[in-house]
Amino acid sequence: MVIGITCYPVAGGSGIVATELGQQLAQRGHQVHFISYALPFRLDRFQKNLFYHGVETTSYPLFKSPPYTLTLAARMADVARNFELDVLHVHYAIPHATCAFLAKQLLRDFDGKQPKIITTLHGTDITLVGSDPSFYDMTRFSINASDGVTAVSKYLADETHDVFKIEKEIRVVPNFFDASRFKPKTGECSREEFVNPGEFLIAHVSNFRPVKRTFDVIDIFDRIQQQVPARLLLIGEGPDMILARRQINKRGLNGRVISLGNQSRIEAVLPCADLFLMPSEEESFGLAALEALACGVPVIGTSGTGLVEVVEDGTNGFLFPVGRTEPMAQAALGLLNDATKLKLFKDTAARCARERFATDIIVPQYEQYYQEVLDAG
Ligand code: GMT
Repeated sequence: MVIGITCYPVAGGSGIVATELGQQLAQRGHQVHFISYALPFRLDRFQKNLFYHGVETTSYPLFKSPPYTLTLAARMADVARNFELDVLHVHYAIPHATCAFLAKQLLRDFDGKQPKIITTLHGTDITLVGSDPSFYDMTRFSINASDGVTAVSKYLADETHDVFKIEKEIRVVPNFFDASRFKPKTGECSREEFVNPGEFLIAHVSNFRPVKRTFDVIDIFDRIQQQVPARLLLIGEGPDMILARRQINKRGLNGRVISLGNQSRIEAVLPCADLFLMPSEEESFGLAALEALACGVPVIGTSGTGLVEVVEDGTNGFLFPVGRTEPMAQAALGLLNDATKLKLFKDTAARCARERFATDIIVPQYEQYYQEVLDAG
C-alpha cells in the first residue's frame, strides 16, 4: 500500500506511535510518506520506503499565527495526487483529521486514486483538547468525516463515544513497541552511570505537562528516598519542568535527581531503571509505561485511566487513584525492599509486554484495518 502519515513531529506519544508505525510499515514493504512541519522526533535515520514531505508555515502580518492547517491540507492533497496514496492516516484529531477532510475536498476533481482517511485518536485530543467547547464541534465533525477511526485503548474509545456521541465504530488498536530494541538487557548503558552500588534508580518519562502530575512524581520519589538509597531519572522536557526543579531544590533533592531532557532512544537508558513512575491525572494508554515494561521495569501509576489496559496491577506494577502518592510510595518500597519480588515483577513486566504489545502482534491489526476500510469502498 501507499500510506500517508501525518502526526505532530515533536517528542510526545502520538508522534512516537505514528513514527514507529510508519517505520514498521515501511519495513513490511509499504511505501510510507510522512507529511508534517518537521521531521518526526524518532525518524532519525534513513530507511527504505520512507519519505518525508515538509509543510511550510508562512507568516504574514495579518495572520495572528501562520495558518498551518491550510498549508498542511494542501500538502496532503499534493502528496496524495503525486504518489497515489491508498490511505492517509492522521494521528491526533486536532487539527489533523480536519486537514485530511479539507485535503479530500481539494482532491474532488482529481481523476486518480482518492485516499481513505483514517484518524487515530491518542488521548488529549479527546479528553482535554477535543472536549474544550471551542473544539467540540470541529472534533466531532472530523471524526465522523473520517473513513475509519481507531483509538489506542478501549478506555479512549468509550470516552470518545460518550463525550462526542459518536455512533460509528471506533476500532481499538493498542500502542506497541519494537521488541528488537526495547528489552531488559541491551548492554547500551550501565546502572553505574546513574547510581552508586546499592542505590535504586527510579525513572519518569513525560512531556512535563500538568496532566502528568510532575509534583506527584517528586513526592513519591521523596518518600522512597527517605527509606532506601535511590536516585530519580527524569527524561523529557515541558512546561512543568521549571516548577519541578524548584520543588526538587526546595526538598533538598538536587543531588539525587538526574535530568536527561528529550531522548530519542530511551530504550538505551530505560533498562537501567528499577521502577517507573506514571502518576498521571489522565492517560489514554501510557506509551512510556509500556516502553518501560518492555525494558523489564515495573510501573507505579494511576488507576481509572487507560493504564489499566497496559499495567497488570499486582503483577508487573501497581495502580492507585490519582493523587495517592503515599500508597504509591509504599507499593514502590514493598518492591524495592524485596529483591525476589522485584525480580519477579521485572521478569513479568518484560514478558507481559512482549506477549501483548510487540510490533508483530499490533502492526498487522493496522494493516488489516486499512484493508477493511479500503474494501468498504
Ligand atoms: O501524553 C501526552 O500528553 C502526549 C500525548 C500525545 O498525543 O502526544 O499522549 C497521548 O498519546 C499517547 C500515544 O497514544 C498515549 O500513550 C498517552 O497516554 C496519551 N496521553 C494522554 O492521554 C495524557
